[in-house]
Amino acid sequence: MPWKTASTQQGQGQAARNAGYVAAAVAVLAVCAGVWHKGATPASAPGPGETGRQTPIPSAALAALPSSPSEWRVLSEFPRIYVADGFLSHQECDVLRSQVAGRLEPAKVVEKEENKYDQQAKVRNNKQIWLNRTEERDLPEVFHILKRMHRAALIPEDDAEALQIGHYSVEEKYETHQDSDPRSGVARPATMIVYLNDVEEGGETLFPLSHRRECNMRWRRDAEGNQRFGIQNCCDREDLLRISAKKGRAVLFFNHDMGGDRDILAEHAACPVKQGEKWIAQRWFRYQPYQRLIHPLDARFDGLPLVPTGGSRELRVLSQKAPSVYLIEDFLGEEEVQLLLSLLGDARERWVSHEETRSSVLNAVVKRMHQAVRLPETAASLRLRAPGTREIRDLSRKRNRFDPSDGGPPDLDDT
Ligand SMILES: O=C(O)CCC(=O)C(=O)O
Repeated sequence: MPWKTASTQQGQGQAARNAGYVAAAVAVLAVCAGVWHKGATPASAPGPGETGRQTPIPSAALAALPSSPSEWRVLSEFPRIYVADGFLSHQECDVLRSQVAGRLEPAKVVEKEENKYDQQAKVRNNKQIWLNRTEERDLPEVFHILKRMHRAALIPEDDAEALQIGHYSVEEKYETHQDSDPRSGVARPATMIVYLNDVEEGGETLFPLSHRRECNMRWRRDAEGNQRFGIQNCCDREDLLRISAKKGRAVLFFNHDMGGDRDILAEHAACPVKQGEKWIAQRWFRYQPYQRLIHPLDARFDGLPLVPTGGSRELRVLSQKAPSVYLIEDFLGEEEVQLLLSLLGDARERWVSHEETRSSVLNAVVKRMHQAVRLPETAASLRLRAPGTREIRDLSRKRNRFDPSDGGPPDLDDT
């Protein structure tokens, strides 16, 4: 088994037990990915001539990679919203922008209204372009950015629409909307937005959450008697969840809940740019292969061969689908392993109580597990078991972690 390689320098008995815990961490990832991809079809086989193909990586592209794996911060659990600074290096952001220079077109929305053009401009007036299949597959920088995006979202590489690059000038915006609309055949379980530049003022991504009605597309009079339309009523509100655009920062959010239903709380908007301009790269993930684009496995990025990762806890993809299996080496530190072993004692298995998980070490372990699989902390209990069994149980208790009265929104402005 691959994780045994990592244990060879430890004492035999201890190594076997530790390996069990590392395995347990792997099992968590596999189980959750299984839930997530309920109903997904197996990945199609690589096409002729594609097996084993590896896109060469020029040294410039390697130098452009962020120096350390990004830390994902949880902004909200219901809906699930995560942010990671430095997800793309500045050089990668510049590559994406220059790739579409001169090709941007007015962005479109799905509309039912009579006067499509006016309605369109009222909802969204920025520009965008989709990368084509050749660009996605053959440009090494793009290919590896996409790999990183899918790994972060725990979604197989073929299950997405083409990468979209968007641009907003001053006053351009996108009113509140949902990215997913399964009733129209557009089911997008998750979205990732990466900001490709720093915006001087405005241009935040806004999640009104329970304040959606106050931000919807209507004219309203503000305290000074000025008429304001839609998100203009919300974009300056400090009590709402707004993520400011910072070069390389990524926002990952899930448009469907864990049962697969569309999550209306994932409604969001792009606030008008007040000064400067705004560039984004956006990936709309799907439940199934979408673009007839087959992403070949690449040993340097797909988890094989296993090499020590120097404690970086990078996620490796062992199998993308049916089942999805991910591996993180050194998921637990030595102190954490010892603590879990001492809790297990001589028992074959036992549940860790809620009180016990309040201890700082266990709390950190549990938090890390949930962040690794992008699931709310309330969605599972921790079960310790002698090596080799899965340990996650869905309790489906709902709680929104983002509570502005609890100290206000997280500080996401540039530091
Ligand atoms: O630009 C943003 O911050 C959000 C973009 C967005 O929501 C979209 O294009 O669907």
